[in-house]
Amino acid sequence: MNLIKKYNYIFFAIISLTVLLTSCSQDEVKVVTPAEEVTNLKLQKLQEFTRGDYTFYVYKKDTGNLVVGYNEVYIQLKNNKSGNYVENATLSWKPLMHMASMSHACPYSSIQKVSDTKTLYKGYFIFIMASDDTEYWEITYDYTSGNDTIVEVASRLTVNSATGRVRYKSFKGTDNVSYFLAMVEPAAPRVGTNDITAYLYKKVDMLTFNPVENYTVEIDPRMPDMDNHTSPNNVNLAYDAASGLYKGKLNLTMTGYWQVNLIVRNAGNAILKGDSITATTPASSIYFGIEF
Ligand SMILES: [Cu+2]
Repeated sequence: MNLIKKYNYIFFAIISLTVLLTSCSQDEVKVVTPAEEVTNLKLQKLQEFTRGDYTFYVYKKDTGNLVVGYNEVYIQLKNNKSGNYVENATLSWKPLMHMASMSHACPYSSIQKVSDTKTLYKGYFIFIMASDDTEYWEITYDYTSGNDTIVEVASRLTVNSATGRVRYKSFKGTDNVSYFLAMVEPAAPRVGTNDITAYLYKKVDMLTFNPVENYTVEIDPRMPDMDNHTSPNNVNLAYDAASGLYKGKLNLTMTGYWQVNLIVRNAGNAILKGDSITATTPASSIYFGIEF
């Protein structure tokens, strides 16, 4: 290289190094803004409403509407007087579906702070019915801090029927109790061993749905399009008290459509619902579907 090119090269090398060092030192002191906390988790805004001095921002994890089955919902709360987002809020919520002749709730969680964030809170709903023009869901949000109390009702929420493969199933057990089983993971299945997790609830009455503890969800993954073959080394879902989730391992040995056949057993090991796969029984009465 000639002399001018050489100087140009050195010049740009010094500039690049300076830019690199500057951006590195900026990263160290970089404050994650409330907006960045939302975009980092790829959240999509569902609703925003202002009551008194506060604005609620409600997000969900995926694009589209709320759906029948498992929905992860996030909240930010802004104090419009101070302009700051509330970082230590105690929040609660309650879902209710208004139907022509009656009302009912659905399985749902309490609201927790999202770890490693300053301004985000989250919980979930397992919606058990889709809404339509006349029958609709509403969520009542509740926030109390000192003298500030807000009760905000978000009404006429759209809850769509789930599309794609089955991730949620309600069924009546041999004990005559209504159960609600919703798959959480895998969200992005891959070839090999996947974590499989699900929530299991039962209906106590129309307004009360309680998590069920210490049951077992047996899995038998099959590929119906490929002679219904299965896969080795799967682990049935067992109750994890810390998270309230049922957790297991699902081995997907190839891409394609997998029917994850299920058998739900109670704490006494009695079958509440589901069938073993045999030559004459290719599918269980309850299953999840996974395609990737
Ligand atoms: Cu309903």
